[in-house]
Amino acid sequence: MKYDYTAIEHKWQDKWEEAQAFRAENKYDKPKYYALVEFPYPSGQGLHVGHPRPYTAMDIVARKRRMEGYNVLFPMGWDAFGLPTENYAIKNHVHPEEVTRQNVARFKSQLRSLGLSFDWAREVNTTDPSYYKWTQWIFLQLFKKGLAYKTTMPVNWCTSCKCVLANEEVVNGVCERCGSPVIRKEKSQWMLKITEYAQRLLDDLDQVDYIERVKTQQRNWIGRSTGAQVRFDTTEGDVLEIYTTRPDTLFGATYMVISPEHPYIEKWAGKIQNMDAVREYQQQSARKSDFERTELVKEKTGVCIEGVRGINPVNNQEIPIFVSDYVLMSYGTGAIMAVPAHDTRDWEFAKKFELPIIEVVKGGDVEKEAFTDCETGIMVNSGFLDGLTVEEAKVKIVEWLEKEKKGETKVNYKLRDWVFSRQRYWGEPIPLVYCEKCGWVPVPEDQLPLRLPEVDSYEPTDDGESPLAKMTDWVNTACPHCGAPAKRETDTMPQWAGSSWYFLRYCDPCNDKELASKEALEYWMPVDWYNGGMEHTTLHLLYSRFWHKFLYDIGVVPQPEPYRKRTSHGMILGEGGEKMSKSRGNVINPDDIVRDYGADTMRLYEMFLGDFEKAAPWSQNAVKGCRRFLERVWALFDQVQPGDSYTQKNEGEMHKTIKKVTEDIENLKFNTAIAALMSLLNTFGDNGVNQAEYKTFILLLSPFAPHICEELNERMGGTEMLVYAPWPKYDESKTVDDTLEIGVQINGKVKATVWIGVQDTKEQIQEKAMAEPKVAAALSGMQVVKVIVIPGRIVNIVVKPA
Ligand code: ANZ
Ligand code: ZN
Repeated sequence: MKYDYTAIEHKWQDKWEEAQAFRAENKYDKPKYYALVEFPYPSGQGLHVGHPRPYTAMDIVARKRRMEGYNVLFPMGWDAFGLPTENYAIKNHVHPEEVTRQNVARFKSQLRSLGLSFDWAREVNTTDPSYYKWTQWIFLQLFKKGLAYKTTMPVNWCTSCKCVLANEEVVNGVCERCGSPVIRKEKSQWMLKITEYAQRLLDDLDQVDYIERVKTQQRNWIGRSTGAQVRFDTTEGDVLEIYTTRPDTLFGATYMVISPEHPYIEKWAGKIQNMDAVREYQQQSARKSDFERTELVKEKTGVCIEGVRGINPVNNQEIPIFVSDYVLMSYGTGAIMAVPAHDTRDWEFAKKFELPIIEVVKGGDVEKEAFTDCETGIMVNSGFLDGLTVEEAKVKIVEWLEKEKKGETKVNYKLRDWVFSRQRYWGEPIPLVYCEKCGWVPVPEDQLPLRLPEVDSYEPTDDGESPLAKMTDWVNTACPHCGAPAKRETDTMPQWAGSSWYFLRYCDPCNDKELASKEALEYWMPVDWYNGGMEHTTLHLLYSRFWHKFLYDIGVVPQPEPYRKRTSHGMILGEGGEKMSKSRGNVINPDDIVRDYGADTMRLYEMFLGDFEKAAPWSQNAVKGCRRFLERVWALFDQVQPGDSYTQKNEGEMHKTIKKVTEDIENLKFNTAIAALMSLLNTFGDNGVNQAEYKTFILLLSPFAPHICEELNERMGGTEMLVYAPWPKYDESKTVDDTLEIGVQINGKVKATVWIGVQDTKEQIQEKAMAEPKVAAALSGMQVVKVIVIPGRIVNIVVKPA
């Protein structure tokens, strides 16, 4: 019979759906398993071949868990707010809701065609008012606890999207989405205080099972450092506070630098003699991104402030103050003491502006171009610190600063608060009202969701306000507190909002009283295994941990961490190893592969194409190879012999393969699991195969290629679906070979190999080695001096002429 993959795949997709085979049960006494993949943004392009890689991997895990007897939650949904949809809506004059509906329908049918075992009864959509009601509710709880605040700050402004971007959305100085230049602009923004959770987000990484590179990236992003805050007097009387990780180098501070956004510039405006030059410089740096400003290779720029000088607290020396954009307002205090002898950027700056360089740690080679910061060494030119090690000096100087009330120890984090507003339409409305008398007042919770109003145009205004600002009917409202006329907030939430808690909603997706019931959360949470892209490590993954910790603090969720385990997949590249992109013309459409080769081949191939954790290029030839494998599996059906236990010939390899596939799936080694199945198939070709063996083979293959396996099982007379068939077991003792082949050397040269039993004694091994015909021939006429037997490895026979 022909392998009619299209008919087989449609048949089983329908059967699974009919039987609701993948429904997670609300049976809270069964052991549970929550497997999660990142829900996609339903873009207009449809599914990319990159999407099915993590989906199939976790589908394999989910299917295996069902076979192991777990109540499995493997859900899917849509992260559907966002700019591309909105931009498409603007261009084509359709409502973004309609665009979203179409895109979701397409994605869903594509996912269905791949035989992914999602529980569609729990589908969520972040743009659904019954969903964003709870996103808004969480925001209000953050607001009530003082973790949401509004502030004017320099923000990244995309000149083309006319929209504020988070730092993470600015890549190499341009907008991540549209590639246009990004400038800095002062704007009033809603912010979330993720920094308040910095230490806990760092500490609790020790409690979770994340792959190491994810933990490292989060640690670096949080960027904890310990140093000192030091107060420098100035000739103006104002105290200028700086942050340093090297207070030990204070005697080497020969000048100071403040950021172009530092408020003291305005404060001192009347005293600064070259204010025009300073203003000009401020404007120049406003046009640069943080990345451009701090890039090491860029030549340093700056302006010396004329009229105000700083005073080094350790020696009361007056030193110049510069404005330079290599100092960022958003880190520490926005001001530094510069120690050119021991800091690369300060050194480059001092060289350019011909400023004094004083070495204060011996070991730091000042004149060398290839300069390295020197963390070890002995203090010199440093008064009361002379002769101490760097570590000792750090302690002593901080004691001194504290005694003199000039400074104290300080822990700093690179992590910034989260810019939480966008001036766009297609996002969750921020449920706050501004009243002249009462200030910002929350929309009462019983009035949530606060729905997006119908508008005619989704274009942001030219001054960068949201299109909602033009909807005066919607904007003008009454203060929920005092009833006076008041205005709604017109900013909407960023795309990261809805994805910060969606995994909670899957636990209880239809609840309209709470975001999910206590019972459901107690049972399903935490997520047991979450796989997603490395690119989400510092944004989504950190944001959602933050929200989850907050919800834990206010008693909404029962555990402090949302994800027990986190893994990450590599990207799929084009045939040549380059990134797949429309412009390169190397994009593979998953629909074509499913049509021409079948979903099972597609799944198998995506799991076979290389180490799951690494990037791998697409290969159409290898797709064909996977297809041939499935055809051979199909054809072998006709050769299956009767038999309800493994034959002696195949038994060892059966147990070994079960063990290998079982373990490889847990370790993300899908490719080697498939290789083991391929080699078992070859063994069947050589040794023959009986029903028991073929059945086990199909069970092992079923998470990878579920449709063909269901069909073969049915043809074998199986009446139950494989979905809940028990996962094959192996006998550890039968996975070890009882014989093995070792080399036999004569005077160190390999002459032959012999088969020995693993239990053989040294004497038995020696006997077998000497009896081997080639060895025996070589030994004739020789006198054996010594025989060295290394069990399991080698036999060496030392001889001399008799
Ligand atoms: C003096 C010094 C001497 C420094 C030395 C370093 C080495 P990390 O470790 O990344 O936290 N710094 C402080 N605030 C800054 C800002 N807003 N923009 C740019 N640079 C800033 O970096 C802390 C160090 O970066 C601080 O310690 C300060 O330079 C600089 F041998 O102070 B240091
Ligand atoms: Zn009011």
